[in-house]
Amino acid sequence: MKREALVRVSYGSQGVVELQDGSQIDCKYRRSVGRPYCGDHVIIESPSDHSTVVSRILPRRNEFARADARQRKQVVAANLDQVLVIVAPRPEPSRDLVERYLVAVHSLGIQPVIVLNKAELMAESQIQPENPLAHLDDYRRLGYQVLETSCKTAPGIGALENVLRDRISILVGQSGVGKSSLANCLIPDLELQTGALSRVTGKGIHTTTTTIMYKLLGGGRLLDSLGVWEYGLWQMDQPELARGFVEFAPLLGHCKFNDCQHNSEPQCAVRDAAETGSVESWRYQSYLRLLQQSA
Ligand SMILES: Nc1nc2c(ncn2[C@@H]2O[C@H](COP(=O)(O)OP(=O)(O)O)[C@@H](O)[C@H]2O)c(=O)[nH]1
Ligand SMILES: [Mg+2]
Ligand SMILES: [Zn+2]
Repeated sequence: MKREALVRVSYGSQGVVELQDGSQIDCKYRRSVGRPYCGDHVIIESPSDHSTVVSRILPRRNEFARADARQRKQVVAANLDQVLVIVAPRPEPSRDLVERYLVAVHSLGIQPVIVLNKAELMAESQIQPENPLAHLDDYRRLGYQVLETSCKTAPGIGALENVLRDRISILVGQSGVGKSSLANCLIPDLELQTGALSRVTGKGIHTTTTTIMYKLLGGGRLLDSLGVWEYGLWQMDQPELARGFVEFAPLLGHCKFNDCQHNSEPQCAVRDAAETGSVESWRYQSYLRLLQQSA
């Protein structure tokens, strides 16, 4: 019998899948079929009473990757609806951190949401103009949803729960911004869910190295993948960079040169827009810095 299932954990040559009725089964992979990722929709078959195998991986909407030690893409999950970029007053984000994350999320064809965690610390924080937190209103004007959360006090996580409802999401951000704390607030039964998944496999799941899909109380799913993007992103090329700056979109194709890098070329529509102010100068400067680092 063939059944469709959702992959909640995947490692090596096996994983745990969830059936439509919510039950969970341990599944083996076959080399000919390939290795599913967390978030994959698959077809499973049970050739015997004791074993279930993945016989097909259904087409993916997207593949979410992190950089390996050599800055190459390494896929950790599939079929995400959104990526939440977590920032906080402490640790202070570096100047181009948010732009880097936004470009990477856009390159996956996924919508980024910006989350300012530890929001209660904003009042006592000195935000310098170079700090991305000085630009939260600019991000809102660019069309990004910007939420403020706190795991400690008001405003809490209510707004975040609404954004996560009925969608498959992942939290990214540098170490210390509160990703684990948020996950623990959002998933009160996190330990129970991890335990249940471990029991299905018959061995423990290494929560430190494996991507796990958790169920949210209010509906929706949250992927926990330790350290995703904490250690940097893969190398991005120039077209990928330019596409990640959403306000450049109407300008692309209007430069003198088709392969314009929007740097020092003559008659560049993007640079002109930055000079007249229709593109924020700080965003254009950020683009130029990322461009330099991508070379
Ligand atoms: N003041 C404050 N501290 C927080 C908040 N959220 C997390 N923290 C603290 O920030 C530190 C890092 O949190 P953690 O969840 O481990 O961050 P992660 O590295 O992104 O997973 C911990 O000491 C948390 O208690 C918050 O909303 N406000
Ligand atoms: Mg953590
Ligand atoms: Zn240009």
